[in-house]
Amino acid sequence: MSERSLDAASLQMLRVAAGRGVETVWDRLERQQPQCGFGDLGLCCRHCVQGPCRIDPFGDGPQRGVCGATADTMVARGLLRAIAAGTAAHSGHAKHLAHVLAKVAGGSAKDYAVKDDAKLRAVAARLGVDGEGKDTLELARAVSQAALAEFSEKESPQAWAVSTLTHGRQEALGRLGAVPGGIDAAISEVMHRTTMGVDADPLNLLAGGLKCAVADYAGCHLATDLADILFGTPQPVVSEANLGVLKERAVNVALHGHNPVLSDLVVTAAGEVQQEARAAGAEEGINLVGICCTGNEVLMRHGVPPLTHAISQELPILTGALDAIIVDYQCIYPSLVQVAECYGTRVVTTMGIAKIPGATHLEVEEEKALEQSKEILRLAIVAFQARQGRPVEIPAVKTKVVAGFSTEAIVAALGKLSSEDPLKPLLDNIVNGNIQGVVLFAGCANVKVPQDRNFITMAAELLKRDVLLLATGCGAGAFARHGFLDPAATLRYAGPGLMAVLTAIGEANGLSGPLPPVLHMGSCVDNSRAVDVAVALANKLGVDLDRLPVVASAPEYTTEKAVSIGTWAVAAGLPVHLGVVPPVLGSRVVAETLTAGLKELTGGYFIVETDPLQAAARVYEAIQQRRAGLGLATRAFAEVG
Ligand code: NFS
Ligand code: SF4
Repeated sequence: MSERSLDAASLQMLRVAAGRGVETVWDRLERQQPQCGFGDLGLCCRHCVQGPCRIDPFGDGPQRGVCGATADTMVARGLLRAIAAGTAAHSGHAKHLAHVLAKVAGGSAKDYAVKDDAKLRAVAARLGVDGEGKDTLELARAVSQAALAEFSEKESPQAWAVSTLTHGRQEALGRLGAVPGGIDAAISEVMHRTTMGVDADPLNLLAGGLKCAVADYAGCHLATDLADILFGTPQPVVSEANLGVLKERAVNVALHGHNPVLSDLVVTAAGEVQQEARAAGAEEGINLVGICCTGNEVLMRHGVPPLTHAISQELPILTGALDAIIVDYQCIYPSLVQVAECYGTRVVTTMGIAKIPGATHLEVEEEKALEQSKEILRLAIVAFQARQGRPVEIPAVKTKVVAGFSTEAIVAALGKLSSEDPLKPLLDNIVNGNIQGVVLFAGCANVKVPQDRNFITMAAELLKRDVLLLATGCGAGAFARHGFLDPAATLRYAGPGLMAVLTAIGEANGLSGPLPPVLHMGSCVDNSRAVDVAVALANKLGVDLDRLPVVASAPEYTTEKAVSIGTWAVAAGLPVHLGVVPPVLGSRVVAETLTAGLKELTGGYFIVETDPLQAAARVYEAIQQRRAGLGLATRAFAEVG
């Protein structure tokens, strides 16, 4: 089992699954072996019905598809379609929020409100939307219109992309033709140019991929901004993580998926039906817990405990104590329904575009979302009553979590050290080497990697070398479940320079100790928050992003969304580590462009390294190269053992 996960609670539930013959994602991976070697290399194409076609990587068999497409063309096209799919997912989520904001402005979504007027005004000002004399709802209408206008083709460059980047980056992307005119337009262009008989030039295709990835960045940023406007900008919050947060005597309800549109209202609804739960015999009322990025959204804003993440999403059901899983969309395994059937857990789907056979579908409409949220919670109460008398096994595993580090929260915390110039302490400590650099850990868990291994190994190596860590998505979840979001972990893992800085900030903010060594910035769309921090640092230093000692890493990534994010991070000028090999090795041109050639164009590049120790060394090395480029003192990886 230990080759499957490093998480004690997951391992305990995997033993339960094995004992009861319940199939999990790990079993299904085994049953898929051997997986297709052509697919692994990106050497297959199904873009028309003269195919499917594949290229022989050894050079003996066919070197062209039926239409004449080469390995380079196929690999590049496949990559582009992944970027487009990821962009569609993030921007579908963003568009959903834009519609809700428009409904709030129009008065038809009474259960929602603008919770953060200051953020609304800040976003409006950044976009050049005139807020003068406008009340909150008028301005909300204007911002929602500006947001919806981001999706289709426009003459002007995308406001959310350009207004949030450095001038140098705007120019660099402009020179590459990588500033999209609209998010949907960029996705549709990729689908066009990758269909049969359009773009066959791998380099031209990759340029198109960068443009679509920048559209994805815009969608992510838009999603973060609108979620903050509607639900509040996160502030530091204390919670707990892992399966030990389930309570036998509570109605346990997991919120899973990605969007706060429903989950945030379920938090409100839970407050209102607590009494009903108690009356039904649940002494501890309703216990909301989170899975994946919806979990991150409600952790960041309400302290809802993160239960588990991505590949272990089936396991909480095996405790026998989970009464319902409410899902919206993305990263939800259809297999949840099969596992749930054995235990009586209600799986409730809520979005018209994301149904699962066997689940209860209750389509949520924003006009009556609060009432519907209560209705769903009542289904969970019924499930709770039905499980009385059946045994539960809740692993006694949980960790303390401090999360909620939005850009605004980080700036406010730094402001306690230097109110005039909040970024100064961070910059000074990077310059003097107390902080060697910053790594953003992002992305998923992948069942091909022992769960959490790459995150934990890399983080420990980087922290002791004084690298400040930020985290989002399921990566942040891995850190949560292993105690890296607990300030106590700073004492255990941080090198002396980093420890001094985190302690100074913590104490200036009235904590009796340091900040945690990994700052949880939110869900995957909230990678945009990390960009905001990097842009602020770059502007203060007077350099572009491609010179900062900042690296991104997705050491266990899985999804197409992660591919889009990785690509926009490279477009933004960052080195980006991937701990799982992407399906591009069938084309030397594509692989070399991604890992080296792009450096000349954007300053960013991919580092592909599956061994976490080697990966930590290479990420650290990339930081040191950037330090050297800025004329800052450098340190070798081997200097700290
Ligand atoms: Ni990000 Fe979040 Fe997790 Fe990966 Fe899925 S939940 S949006 S895609 S698996 S980190
Ligand atoms: Fe084959 Fe070309 Fe059709 Fe792809 S587009 S399936 S390579 S014929």
